[in-house]
Amino acid sequence: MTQVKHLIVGAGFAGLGMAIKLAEDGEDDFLVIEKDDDVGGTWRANVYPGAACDVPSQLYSYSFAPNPDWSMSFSPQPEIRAYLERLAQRSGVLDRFRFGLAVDRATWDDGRQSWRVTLSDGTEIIATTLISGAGGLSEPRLPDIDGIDSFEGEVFHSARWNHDVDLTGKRVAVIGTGASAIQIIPEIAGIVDHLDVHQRTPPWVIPRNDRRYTGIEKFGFRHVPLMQKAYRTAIYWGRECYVPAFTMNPKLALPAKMLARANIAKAIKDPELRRKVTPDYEIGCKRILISNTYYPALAAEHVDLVDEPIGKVTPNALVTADGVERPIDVLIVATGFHTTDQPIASAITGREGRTLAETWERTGQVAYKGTTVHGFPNLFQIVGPNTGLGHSSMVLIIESQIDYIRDAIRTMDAHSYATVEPHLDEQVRWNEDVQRRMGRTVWNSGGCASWYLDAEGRNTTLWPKSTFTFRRLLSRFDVSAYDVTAATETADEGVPA
Ligand code: N01
Repeated sequence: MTQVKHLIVGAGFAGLGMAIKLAEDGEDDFLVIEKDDDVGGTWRANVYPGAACDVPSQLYSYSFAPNPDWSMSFSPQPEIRAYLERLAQRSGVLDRFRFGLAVDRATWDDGRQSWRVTLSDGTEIIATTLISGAGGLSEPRLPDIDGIDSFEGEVFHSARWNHDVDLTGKRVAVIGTGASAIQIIPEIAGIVDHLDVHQRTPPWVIPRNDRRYTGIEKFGFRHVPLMQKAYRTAIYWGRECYVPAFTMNPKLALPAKMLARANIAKAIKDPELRRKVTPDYEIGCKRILISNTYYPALAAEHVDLVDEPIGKVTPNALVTADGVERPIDVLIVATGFHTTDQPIASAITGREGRTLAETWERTGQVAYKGTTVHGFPNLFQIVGPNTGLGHSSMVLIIESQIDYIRDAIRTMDAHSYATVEPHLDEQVRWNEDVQRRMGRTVWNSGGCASWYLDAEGRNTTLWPKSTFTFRRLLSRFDVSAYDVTAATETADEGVPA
């Protein structure tokens, strides 16, 4: 059995950032557990063709580690992954990372005032704090389609891309038209013999204003530090201007809607195809997608946009509800992720013997400040409930939470607190305020279903205010909102080294 002060789960933007900042604070008694074999998180897992960020590069990086080497204004996936790998190497924290290990279960041990964590190889770790950076979009959601297991061709999820499968000259079907699918479709359309795109709901897609940075810009980013800061600041405030359209009045998004309509009109001449791809819900209700190549790909002769519901899969075909059989060699499911029912919630058991998943059964996912949960002492979640964004970079949220957790740790150390746990009434108040705001948002009222909402229609994923408000609210650890217990002799007793 190993004992550490802090156990971090995940080595993506959240876990790596947390590790770097803990080390900076002089906290060296921590471990990071990562199920993959290197750092990167979602930017390591999503290696499908065309994977790239839809948030500008300058904002999609840590504020404390600007990258002068971005080649494009929106970064391709390999550059983001390389950025995280470089940073991990440079920061000297990698010796505290354990790769290829997942958390099987984590149980609060009241006697020890610690988390008892069992890893996938059977190792047990005792940790004072458990910091989850497991990611909100990491567990693929596979579609439950009649007969899918009988399919004799290759089938894989967008986030588990099988690079051994050569799509050249094949008949391929893609299920889904979300952010992943619209990046994949134009990339593979050029090499396949035939492509069926199975759409359940059309997305709103605006142009991708991407461009290569010039040599002068890159020189400036490297040698004139204020220049990159100015770019970042301008992009940041530009993005925050979208908040009212998402959270107060969807009509403010009319210009974006017009851009999306023009994007369709420019690429698609066939009126029937135009009709099929035009959404009937408010823009922003689902994530707004950006692409210049998606609609042209759909308009190609050998690509069919199928909006008839899927009926079943046979050993060599996909059959739609109208009985039409479409022979395929490869089936790609770009059907998203478990967002409101994440497996890690079933693996974490709190003070009262209930898992997070059980605790949230009635209420949906709730947390205090998206970070801590009543009944789960010393558990900190990065990208917890209601912290997602529809308009800007998740790295901003992640950094705010990292700073909040650092301050919590400093507070615990300064006052010799063994545990901190949010008061139930503070948590309830926080969530009532968040949910009150939700009623006016386009996500809840825009007339669509999305991964933002849980099975009961509650929005437990997104943050309904600006990122600077989130940052302000988490700017210091508000210990008065917490139940604390003092460290006792017994807390440390009997913990094997
Ligand atoms: O997943 P999604 P994603 N039968 O859930 C359809 C981030 N991201 O992987 O809309 C038929 O958005 C589903 O249909 P519908 C980003 O935050 C970022 O694409 O539910 N269809 C939908 O079309 C994004 O929002 C980048 O009716 C089924 C699609 O599958 C999030 O990840 C890039 C189905 C799922 O879309 C998730 O994106 C990529 C079924 N049974 C992703 N089940 C960046 O650029 C689902 N669908 C940063």
